[in-house]
Amino acid sequence: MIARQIADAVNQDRLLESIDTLATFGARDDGGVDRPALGERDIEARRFLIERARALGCGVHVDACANLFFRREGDAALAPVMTGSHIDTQPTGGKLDGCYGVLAGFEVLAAMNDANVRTRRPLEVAIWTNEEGTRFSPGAMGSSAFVEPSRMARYADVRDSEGMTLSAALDHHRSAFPGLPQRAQHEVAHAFVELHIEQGPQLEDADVPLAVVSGIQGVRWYALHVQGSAAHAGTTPMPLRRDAMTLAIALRQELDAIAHELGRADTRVTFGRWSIEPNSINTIPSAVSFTIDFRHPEASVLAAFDEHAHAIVQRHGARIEALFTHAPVAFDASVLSCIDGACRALDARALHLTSGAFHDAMYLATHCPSGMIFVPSIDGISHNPAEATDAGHLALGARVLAHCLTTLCND
Ligand code: HGY
Ligand code: MN
Ligand code: MN
Repeated sequence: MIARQIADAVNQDRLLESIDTLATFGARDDGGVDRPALGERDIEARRFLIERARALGCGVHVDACANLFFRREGDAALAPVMTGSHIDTQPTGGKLDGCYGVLAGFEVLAAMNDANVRTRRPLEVAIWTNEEGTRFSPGAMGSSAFVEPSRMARYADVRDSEGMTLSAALDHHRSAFPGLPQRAQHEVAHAFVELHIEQGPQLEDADVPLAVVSGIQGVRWYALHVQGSAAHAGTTPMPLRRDAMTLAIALRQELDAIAHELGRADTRVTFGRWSIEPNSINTIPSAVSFTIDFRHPEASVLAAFDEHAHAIVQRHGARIEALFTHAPVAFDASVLSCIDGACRALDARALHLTSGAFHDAMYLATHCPSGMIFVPSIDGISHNPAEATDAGHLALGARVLAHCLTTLCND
């Protein structure tokens, strides 16, 4: 059967070599990767993948948010099956987050070529721009603009920490790849499947090599701004101070407490990015900004946290800015059943679990029937240079992806 034939044509060494080669674009000394979206390293990584896609006989297209699409034509003029993920990374990222899903998609294209097999439907491998959201906020920007192009209007003027706008970064991308044809915006995909590392401990703890991901928990990002008064660290008596950091820490404590009270064991709350002005050792902080990343599987808890956070911030006379929000997502039953079928066909055990991390698939789920596959993360570590997955698990995940995509391409 053709799906099994393509799964068996997946080449583990070729996949591992592509992961190591892509990781050289923005390689860190500690073995991690630092490749911000649309920066020079990302541009060069894209150039490498465009050349590799062309060598596989694929057409290459781009859209208004610099999402890239590598397309292997099918025999019939039908809606394509899509797979893919992101290649932008965290500042102290690893080699696999996002990249694995893109490169496993390339491996499926190569396996189809090796097996000299045609499919009914086209197969497209996508690179979604700025999934991490660390250079430009919000996260999953490219996939959100792909499914709803009107979002580009409010993304264009978003600035990175050096003041560059997204539209200037997109102009730079266009000048780096002049003449790339635009993908037809109206073309809706038949289905989307994203392969990703779990980035948590569940699969390793259960000693199971795969997960059929049933959905993604909801997420809320905020920026908080606290105002104090700059004054001399040596001469200003403690009772007279308006120390912005003292207030920010009190605010953080209250927000942390309410997050745990509302979310209980499923709470995931992170205060990850801080900035202090004037950030001088002997001046009392005049202003402190910090971010909140709150996640939970239940929409009601996300809404309750939002309400409490606004009330707490108001009571402290601070300011809160909502940066990003996405409701919990449930993936499509027919795609999940296709993934389950692929795991069974390859005699591989799989858990069903909800993703703690968000992924581009959360937006693709509003565009077409979508689903995800996970492989284990060693020690559950990700967003860290030590991020790693057993080579056999990486190859197994790619084989399940190949089986599932081939089945969908012949729907
Ligand atoms: O933050 C996330 O969940 C994703 O890894 N960008
Ligand atoms: Mn990711
Ligand atoms: Mn990530």
